[in-house]
Amino acid sequence: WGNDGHVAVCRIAQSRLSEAAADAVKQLLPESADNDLGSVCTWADHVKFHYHWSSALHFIDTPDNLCTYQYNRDCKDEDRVKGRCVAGAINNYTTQLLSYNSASSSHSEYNLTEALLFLSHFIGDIHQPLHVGFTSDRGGNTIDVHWYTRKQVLHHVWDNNIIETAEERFYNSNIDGLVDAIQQNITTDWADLVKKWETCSANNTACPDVYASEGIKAACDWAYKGVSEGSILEDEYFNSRLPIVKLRLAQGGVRLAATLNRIFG
Ligand code: DCM
Ligand code: DCM
Ligand code: DCM
Ligand code: ZN
Ligand code: ZN
Repeated sequence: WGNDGHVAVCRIAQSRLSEAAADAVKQLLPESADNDLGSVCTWADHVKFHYHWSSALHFIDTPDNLCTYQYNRDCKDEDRVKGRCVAGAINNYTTQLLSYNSASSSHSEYNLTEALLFLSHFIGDIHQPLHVGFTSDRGGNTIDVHWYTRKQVLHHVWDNNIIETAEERFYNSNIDGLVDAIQQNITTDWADLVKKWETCSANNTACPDVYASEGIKAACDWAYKGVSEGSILEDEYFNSRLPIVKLRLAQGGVRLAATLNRIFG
């Protein structure tokens, strides 16, 4: 996601934290964040160049046209190093944050502030359908389209344009209204689904493989569907895909909160 997608996920998540998790997050956030998780949710994008190793941790490449995901097959880098994808990163930073409970945070061998900022960002990214996309088009980065009259790549349409167009048309060009609308859906239409989103298999603190499998399916069913090189994407695409974007942002926020609640429970 771009800035607003990440801010939405993190604001939804922070509003759903247990007391213990809210306290831990408050302790771990940098002073300058002023206890606002949303203000640091794009930090991981700003350090991609500085922490070069981290740039491969934002996505998963899956086999072209298969529309399935398998951790052992897909979660590795070009040198076939295992775990080097967004699902592996979520597991890794979840494990690091679990040490908050045993060691006092200042004595952990890890930088738990960075672990929290990475985990909050990556649980957002794994819910962007094209962050679990096909290998040869790099998750839609090599597919040129038009977003209305503007030249764009398909990946960027899903990171930014659908969200920005929704904000302009429906929410006074503002992220607050979009977040409020998603929060409304969470407490009404999606209330029964939310309990399922929050659950993770027994003994697991994080469940990234579930989210990644949903992601590639959504990529095939909604992001790639009907799109080819040079396609013009306008109202029909926008109106049918916006509900999917809202759903994935909601799931990302609910699951980030549920994961932090399990970690710091
Ligand atoms: N920030 C950012 N990009 C940067 C630097 C800062 O988005 N390159 C945002 C996120 C940071 C916040 O401003 O957490 C304040 O930064 P700091 O806490 O380092 O003062
Ligand atoms: N941060 C950190 N360790 C670093 C870099 C950043 O704990 N090596 C935390 C504190 C920063 C926040 O992330 O205020 C945002 O960083 P930045 O200003 O680089 O975006
Ligand atoms: N990306 C992706 N899959 C890839 C490569 C990149 O999902 N195989 C994402 C990461 C960024 C965006 O696409 O969000 C742009 O990547 P880059 O800056 O590497 O072009
Ligand atoms: Zn992206
Ligand atoms: Zn990212």
